[in-house]
Amino acid sequence: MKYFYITTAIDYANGAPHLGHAYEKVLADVITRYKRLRGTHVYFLTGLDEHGQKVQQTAEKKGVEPLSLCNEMAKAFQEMCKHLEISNDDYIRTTEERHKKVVKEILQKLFDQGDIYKSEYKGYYSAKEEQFLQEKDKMEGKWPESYGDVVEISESNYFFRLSKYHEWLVQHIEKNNEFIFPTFRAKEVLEFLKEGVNDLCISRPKARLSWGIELPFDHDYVTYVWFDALINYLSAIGYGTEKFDAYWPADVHVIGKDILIPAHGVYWPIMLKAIGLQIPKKLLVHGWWLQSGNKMSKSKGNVVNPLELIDQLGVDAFRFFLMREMHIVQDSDFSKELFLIRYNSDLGNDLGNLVSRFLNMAQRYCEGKVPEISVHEKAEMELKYLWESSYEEILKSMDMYQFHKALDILFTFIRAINRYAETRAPWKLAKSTEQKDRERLETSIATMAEGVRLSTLLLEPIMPTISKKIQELLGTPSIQAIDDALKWGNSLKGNQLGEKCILFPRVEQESEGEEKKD
Ligand code: ME8
Ligand code: MG
Repeated sequence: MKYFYITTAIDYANGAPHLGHAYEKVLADVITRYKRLRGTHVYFLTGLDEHGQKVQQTAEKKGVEPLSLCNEMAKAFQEMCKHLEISNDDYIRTTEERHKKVVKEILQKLFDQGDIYKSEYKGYYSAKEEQFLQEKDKMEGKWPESYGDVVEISESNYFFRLSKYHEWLVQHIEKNNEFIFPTFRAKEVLEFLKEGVNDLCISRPKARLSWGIELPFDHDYVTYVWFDALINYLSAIGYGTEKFDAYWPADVHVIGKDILIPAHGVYWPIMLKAIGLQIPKKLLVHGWWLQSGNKMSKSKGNVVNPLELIDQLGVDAFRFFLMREMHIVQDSDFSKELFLIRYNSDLGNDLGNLVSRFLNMAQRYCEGKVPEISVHEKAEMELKYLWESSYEEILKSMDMYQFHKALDILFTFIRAINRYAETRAPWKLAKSTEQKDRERLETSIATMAEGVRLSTLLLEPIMPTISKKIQELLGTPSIQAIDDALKWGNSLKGNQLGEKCILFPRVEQESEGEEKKD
């Protein structure tokens, strides 16, 4: 059996986790949970990128050993994953022995086959991006701000023959239009490749940087951090052992747009080709969370702490907001106001109210039991048809990683259940003495139950805890695989329902006036 193998980027260990990191984990987790629901065996990896100049510098500034800084960061990032309910199967740290061993094995192999050679290096380096730069990376004669301090270096180093595989890579990208998603990013990589590529300097003299993995063939050098970091995708799944084939090639590498060129779009496929491994099936490239138009980043200091938002509004609401607001291929501006609006309207009014009203009515009129659907009038048929035309679209959107669209369609359906309740008005039907009205009343309760059940199924990957809670209130065990369960029916007939409850307590916008005291 081959797993569906999904990874995130491994985060730099030089600063606390922020919204961008949280988003990427949630995105990969939503894909994972969605695939699992559809019966796929998924293996989900995430982790921490611990070597390199940036981490060494941060540790020096703090006056601690690099490893103790990394240990502290590993705790913070893993804590965040726990709070976000990330269902990863493994967490790899690049300082682990299992990782270092594989990096050395691969370096030795490439060295032995002549793909790594020693030469003089003269050029520019950005520690902030852990990247070599060329004159052509300047904009109007200056280094773009995003590179931080750029220094010129001149030293003997080891190089990896990227240029040898340049033609192969161009063809691979041109032939496999599924490889980079969205496709306009593949065009950007091809554009970058037009000018050819230089061989990649993959070593650092220990005299300048000691915090890295030693080259197996020259103990005076450590490995360039990107060369080390990318290999996490192989070391975590036992490269060189029998179990490796059950995972590789990766099905999806989830990454941000800043690390496509050159790391994942150029270095990585070429490294794999040189090692003799298959190329991953997909690079899923997401946009950035911005704060008033700027990228949220540690170095800018404009970061949003995900844990604070979770504390305030709950993890499900937070995951919902991230998936509802980000259109994956674009950037998205973060605003607390927008979060609160979505929270109060979509979650509070549309979903929360529906569940609570419906449970209340079921208790009042049907002793908390789901009755039979015996009436099939226009109101019921319309809702059923809406579901049938919606869920295929929702699945298609999720297959295409368009979670904002899937949620848009799903919440249109949830609002339609609310409208159905208004149309049927069970509280009026309850006053009637006619048998037909009693049937309509019972049908309406059972229909709402069915609508809530179906919506909750598709919400599960995004809001796992609330979905489970609603399923419990409906008296159904949580579902392991959804394909059969998605059919409209009277599936909950006879179930004992829970008591009404408030799922998303209303939260008021903080008005500026409140904080000011005169
Ligand atoms: O790049 N919005 O680590 P990193 C959305 N260690 N995504 C964001 C973001 C934002 N504001 N800020 C960062 C590294 N990210 C390397 C990766 S992989 C072998 C090595 C995303 O901590 C970013 O795009 O700087 C990347 O995918 C991930 O968070 C880790 O970023
Ligand atoms: Mg970064």
